[in-house]
Amino acid sequence: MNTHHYPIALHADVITRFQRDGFVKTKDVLSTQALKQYAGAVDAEVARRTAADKREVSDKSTYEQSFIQCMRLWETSADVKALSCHAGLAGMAAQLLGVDSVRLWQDQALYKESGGRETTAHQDETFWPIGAAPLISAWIPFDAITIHNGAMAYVPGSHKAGPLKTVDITHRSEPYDILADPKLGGQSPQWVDVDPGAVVWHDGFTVHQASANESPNTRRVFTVVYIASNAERLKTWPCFPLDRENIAVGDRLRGSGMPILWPPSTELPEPPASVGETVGPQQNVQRS
Ligand SMILES: O=C(O)CCC(=O)C(=O)O
Repeated sequence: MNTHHYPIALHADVITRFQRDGFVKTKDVLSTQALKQYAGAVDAEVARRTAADKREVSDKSTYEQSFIQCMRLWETSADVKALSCHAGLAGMAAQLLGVDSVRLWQDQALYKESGGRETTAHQDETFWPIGAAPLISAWIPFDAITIHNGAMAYVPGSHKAGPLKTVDITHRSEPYDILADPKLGGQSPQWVDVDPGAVVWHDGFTVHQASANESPNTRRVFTVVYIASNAERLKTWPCFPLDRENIAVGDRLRGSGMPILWPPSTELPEPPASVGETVGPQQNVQRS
C-alpha cells in the first residue's frame, strides 16, 4: 500500500477529466521562482549540447524543424535532475494513472525555434516496445504558449482507441495521417493555451500535435514521461533505455536509467554511467 502523502494532491475531478479525455491541464503547479530556475538549467544544457550546430531552421531536416530535441537531460545536468525527478510531479503522474508507483521513462527539452514547423499528430506509446503499459507525459512550458507559438492540441478521448498505426514523425517516410483514422470518429484536436507554471498531462495513447511557432522567440518546453514501475518489454525492436540496460522481451523495466520516482526516495537518483546521443531521438546505444 502507498503510505506516502502526495506533495501535490489532485482533486478527483482532475483525475476524472484525465481518464475521460486523455489529457488535462493542471494550473499553478510550479512557482515563478522555481520555473525560472528550471528554465535556466534546461536552457544551459540545451545550449551546451547544441553549441556546435549553427544551422538556420530552414537548413534543418523536416523533423528538426519541429523542435530542437535534447533527451535525458537529468543524466548530464544535476540542476535539471531536480525537475525530472520532482516528487510532486511524479506523485501527480501516479495519481492520474491510478498506479502506486512510477518510473522515469524519459525527459526531454523540445525547443521549437522561431519559424519552426508544426509537430505532426501522433501517439507516443506506439514508438516503444512496452505494449499498453500505463504511461503519461507532463508537458511543461517555460513561457506562455498559444496556437501562435507552438501550443499542443489533443484529440479528446483518443487514448481509448488504444494503439493506432505508428506515425513516422521524423518524416523519413510519409507519416500516417492519424487524424483521419476511423477509430477517432472524426473528432477534432482541442488546442490548449498554457500559462507558465501550468503542466499539461497526456496519456501515452492520446493523439496530439503542436502548432508551428510564428513568434520571434523559441518556444521552450520540457517534458517528463512516467511509466508504471512494473511495466515489461514486449517487443524486440530497438529502444534506447531498454537496450542500454539489456532488458529482454518479458523482462520488467529496471536500472539506473529508469529510476522509480514515486514513491520518492530520500535522495535524488544517480544517473547511469553511459549516456546516449546528446541531441535527437536517441535510438542507438554506443557499446565500447
Ligand atoms: O511539444 C511538441 O512540439 C510535441 C510534444 C510531444 O509530442 C510530446 O510531448 O509527446
